[in-house]
Amino acid sequence: MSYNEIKAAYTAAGQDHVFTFYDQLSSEEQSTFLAQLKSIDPHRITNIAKTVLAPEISNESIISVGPEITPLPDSATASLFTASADQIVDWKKKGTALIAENAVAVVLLAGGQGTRLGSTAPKGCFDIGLPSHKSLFALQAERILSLQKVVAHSTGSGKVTIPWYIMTSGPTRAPTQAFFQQHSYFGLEEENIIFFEQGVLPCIDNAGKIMLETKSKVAVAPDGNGGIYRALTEAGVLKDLKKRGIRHLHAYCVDNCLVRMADPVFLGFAASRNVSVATKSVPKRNPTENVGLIVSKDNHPAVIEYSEISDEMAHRTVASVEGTSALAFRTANIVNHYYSLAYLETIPTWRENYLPYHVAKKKIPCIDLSSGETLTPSTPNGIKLEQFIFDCFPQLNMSEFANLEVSRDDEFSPLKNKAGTVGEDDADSSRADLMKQGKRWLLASGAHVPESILGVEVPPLLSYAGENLEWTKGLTFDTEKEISK
Ligand code: UD2
Repeated sequence: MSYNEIKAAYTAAGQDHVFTFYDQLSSEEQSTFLAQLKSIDPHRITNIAKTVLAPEISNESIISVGPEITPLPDSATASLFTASADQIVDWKKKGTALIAENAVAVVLLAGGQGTRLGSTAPKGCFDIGLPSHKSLFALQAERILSLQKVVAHSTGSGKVTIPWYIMTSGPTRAPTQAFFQQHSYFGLEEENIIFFEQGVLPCIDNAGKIMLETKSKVAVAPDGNGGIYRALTEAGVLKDLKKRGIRHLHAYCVDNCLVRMADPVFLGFAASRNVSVATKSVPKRNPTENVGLIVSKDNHPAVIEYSEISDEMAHRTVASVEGTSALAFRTANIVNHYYSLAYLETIPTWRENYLPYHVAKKKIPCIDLSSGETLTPSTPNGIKLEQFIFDCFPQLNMSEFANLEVSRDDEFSPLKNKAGTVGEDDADSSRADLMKQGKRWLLASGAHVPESILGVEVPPLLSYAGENLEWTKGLTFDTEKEISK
């Protein structure tokens, strides 16, 4: 497209203000700026802006006159708290067999910028202060290694490979890849770790105008973890999955130190129900916990994000039940999803026009169009547009979906906040939860761990989920360290 064609498209979309300083730019700046402008569809942005900036309708009115929102029906959900031991063993066996067939891959959502954590490095690089000082990436890599070994051993199958696809965004791609190279891919084979990048979207101001970061650059931000669907198709990941014979995918959040990568129990649960999508959930900790709520919306599965839940809904209780189980909506989303490949192959038929855009009001450094000065605002002055990974759920029939409730103590301890600020969901809680889990595993295997010890670190290569620790029976572990055999 020529300069005139690009300018005409932006003018037609009411976004030609981006050319305000064009004539002041050097020819090199002009060509990089035009290249960026060409990669953006101004019409799409103007339409998105119109939708997201439409006059606020209060949450209550949406809830009361809008779709019928109820907790998930029992038919679509199961719980590790109530499932029989035989049932869990059966799910685990099914999931293990799928992994042994090399039909399972894992997708890590690693494009978030972790601003609340106050660290500029990608979240997966974070050291939560374990005795081993392993990063979140290291723990996750070792769980894949451990699972590959356990499955190969328990099924007697040959080489077991669980490919690991890592979705990054502009700001996280280079530092993430560098971190993996520095650590020699944590012992995994490089060809089975596939990095791909999600898209970006321009930032807009409160009038829906595209914002300039500099006179020759549009301000952009990652397009949200819902950008995965566009990225899976455009980055050729779907093709690669198919080529490798993958049929089941586990997608998860980078910041959960307890995450069970390619969990055989979860895979077996989802595959046995033959669903397109499945999720893991935990009971909500309290009404204001920053987690999405997995609900039924007009009989379709849906997640209502914590930033969009009405106060009434978050606090609504059901009669005569104790604790958080009293909450009417207590099925907390933990960004732990299963997809059948068959479902993911339908993405091109719905991706763009289906997923809604969510608004994040942010402080966005930008160029003031009248003065040409760079503004670094102290209060939110613009909007980052995001798509959410779970917004594809409502297009499913409830029969194509399933939710598995799991134990928070064993499977969910997110790293969201800087230590010493909010007092939860931080490095201190992550470390404590992982160490306490190790202690529970040892006690369950007959080892002695004194009361005075908070916990011990059991490396994934010794145990993926508490199994194979019989050798610790009768032994005493009285220091808070990473144990070894
Ligand atoms: C997420 C969930 C929320 C709840 C909570 C639990 C979504 C949209 N919200 O909220 O319902 O489950 O986690 O901890 O999933 N990411 C990308 N690209 C992006 C943005 C995020 O890959 O553009 C990744 C990010 O690296 C992380 C995951 O998505 O792995 C969740 O992102 P977050 O931690 O910013 O989401 P949060 O805590 O607001």
